[in-house]
Amino acid sequence: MPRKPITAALVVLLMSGTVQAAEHLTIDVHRDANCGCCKDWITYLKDNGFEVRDHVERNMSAVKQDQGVLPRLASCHTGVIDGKFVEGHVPVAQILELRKRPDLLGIAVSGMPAGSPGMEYGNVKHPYKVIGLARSGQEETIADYPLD
Ligand SMILES: [Cu+2]
Repeated sequence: MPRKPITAALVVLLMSGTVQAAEHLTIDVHRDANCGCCKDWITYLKDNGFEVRDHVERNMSAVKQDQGVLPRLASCHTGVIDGKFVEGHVPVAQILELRKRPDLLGIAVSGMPAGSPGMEYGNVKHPYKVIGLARSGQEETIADYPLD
């Protein structure tokens, strides 16, 4: 029966595909009750397959301090994944990169640049950087938008 090995290989292929699709990344997002762009960033994460645990906070500065977000890196919402902060309107690509960087405490897009995920205003695209904060206290540019 020459077809059997092919069938088995197909099943394995299909199964591995299923496992990958089912790997949900969960992120906690802390935000202010009235923050619209925070909700838009949450929608963006969900659209990209993240499971989002939404936390409405009264005191965001306390949350940022707890998570080690330096004031100069601060934005509106503060995400937490694998114990690391994701501050502000960070694109998914860098969140995935953060998961491979045990040397980092977190990453941030400071302020609220127009054109970042959740901050879309038509075609307006302001330049912004995703900054990584290392455990050593050093900062590094993880990505520089717009990418060329
Ligand atoms: Cu915002």
